[in-house]
Amino acid sequence: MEYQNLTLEERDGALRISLDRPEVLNALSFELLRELNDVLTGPAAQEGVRAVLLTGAGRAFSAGADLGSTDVSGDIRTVLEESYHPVVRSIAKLDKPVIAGVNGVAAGAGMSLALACDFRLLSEEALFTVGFSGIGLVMDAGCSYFLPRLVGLGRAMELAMSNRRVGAEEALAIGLGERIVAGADFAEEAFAQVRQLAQGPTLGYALAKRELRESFANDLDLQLLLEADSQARAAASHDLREGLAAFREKRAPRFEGR
Ligand code: T3D
Repeated sequence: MEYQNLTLEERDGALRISLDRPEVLNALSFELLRELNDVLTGPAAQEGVRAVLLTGAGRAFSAGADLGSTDVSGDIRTVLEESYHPVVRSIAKLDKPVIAGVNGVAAGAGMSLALACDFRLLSEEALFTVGFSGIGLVMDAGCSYFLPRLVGLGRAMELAMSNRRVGAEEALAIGLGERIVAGADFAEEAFAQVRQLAQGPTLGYALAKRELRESFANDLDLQLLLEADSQARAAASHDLREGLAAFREKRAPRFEGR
């Protein structure tokens, strides 16, 4: 399928999805969100793709809802349920790592998308702003779910109410991002790191993703059961056999994600 608002590149088992409306800082139109969900449930879900990078073209990650084409005072509930929620769920449910490459500003629902990803690589220009309160809205598209889990309740409150901008260093310090990727070519360096991840035991990564995401809703007994279940699957994998053989033979493992 041809995409008008996204650019895709697949290399070495990794898929890079670039939000590609740089003239409006990759603002999220309905069409872009539809295309994004199509990619997350189609090409990104293919077996050959073992890790996904979600990033932005140009100088922004995403400035959030497209304020030019969206009537945010209209039927916003339907807009959220039909356009945003499927994307957030697809990122959470995809059984492989989905990494945000935050190359610039991530505002409003753009920040929500970055937070929905499994972790965030930050360029030195990364900038987060909750954004919603700047135009009199409240957090949506998962922001109020992910933000307190990442930075804690008090910080989430402060960021949501102040709407202030958080740069890369502070984002790293408070848990909004997990790694700063320095250097002139963030797009390439971030993709290289995700391609490296794609060579890992990605079945295990998918199981770890589920364990960690579900841990917030499970009690200890349920979580122990989930761990045992996950470990049984990992223990039956090709990658465990390969990992053990590589250890015995004192060589680097060649994982296949199965
Ligand atoms: O119905 C629904 O969809 C509900 C969902 C709502 C969720 C939300 O996301 S609400 C929050 C929406 N986003 C915002 O409020 C952020 C708006 N943008 C800004 O505050 C600033 O643009 C930034 C802080 C992100 C960046 O500032 P700066 O100075 O680096 O860039 P700029 O000059 O403001 O923007 C550059 C261009 O992008 C400019 O166009 P122009 O003048 O060059 O033709 C600007 O209008 C355009 N742009 C920026 N953000 C958006 C946008 N166009 C459409 N929608 C945007 N969100």
